[in-house]
Amino acid sequence: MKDEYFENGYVVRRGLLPADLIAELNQRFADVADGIREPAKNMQVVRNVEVAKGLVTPKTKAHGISKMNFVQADPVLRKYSACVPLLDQVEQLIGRDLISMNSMYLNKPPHVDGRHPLHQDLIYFPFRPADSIVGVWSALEPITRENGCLVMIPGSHKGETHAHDYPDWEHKNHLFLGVKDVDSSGRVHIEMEPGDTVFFHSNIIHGSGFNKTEGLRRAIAIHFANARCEDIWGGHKQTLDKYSPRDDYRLVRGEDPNGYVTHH
Ligand SMILES: O=C(O)CCC(=O)C(=O)O
Repeated sequence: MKDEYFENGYVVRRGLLPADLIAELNQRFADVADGIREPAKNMQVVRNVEVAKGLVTPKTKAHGISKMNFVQADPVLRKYSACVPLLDQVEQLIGRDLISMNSMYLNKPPHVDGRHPLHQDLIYFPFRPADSIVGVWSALEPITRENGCLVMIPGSHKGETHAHDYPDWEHKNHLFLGVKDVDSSGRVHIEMEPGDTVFFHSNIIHGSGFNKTEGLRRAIAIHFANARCEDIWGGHKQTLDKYSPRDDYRLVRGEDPNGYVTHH
């Protein structure tokens, strides 16, 4: 698994999440989307840009939401980052002292531009080396080319980290930044069944397309860094936006010798 991951920049593990956890995560998303349950403190509910601007009226409240950020603040959604089979795979890739961060429930509703431009997640993280940060993304329903699966450019994690900016698209979702002029001809579409999980390198170029179906496209994702990484921002926020990920750090395995995590 490790060889494949470092060669291609990603590896897929099938059926990693149990069905009852998937059902629980999707129900929690529905309850927060519908207003049955308040979002946890520090969790962000992000609406699709066309919905937020009043250009599209969503069929249901969930159809208006593009993502929920910092979902580890929620006691149910947090169960994802505690999932033992998932942590065991992460430990094999980046070692045993693990900080979880950047937790998100990713919804891609139909009838809006929910594309995610090709990008590298490393620009969002203060930790280095890049080899010690892994993204983990799990399907919470069947995910196909039709409903906007992930695409990866194999091997691109070995290249430079590019400058990122908003794409030249009419509708730009909040912080959906991309790499300009990237050759996407070698991209691979990652189709997944519920519970399938892709582990991907923090520097790999990846993104996703339109949802051309009538249903939602639901997934959950998080990143893990080895707690022994260096913090190259020296504890400061990055300047791209007011994005402030530090409150989402959790120590999920091993030790935190640098004291990066403030929530226990
Ligand atoms: O879920 C998606 O469609 C893309 C998510 C992604 O690439 C990210 O959040 O970095």
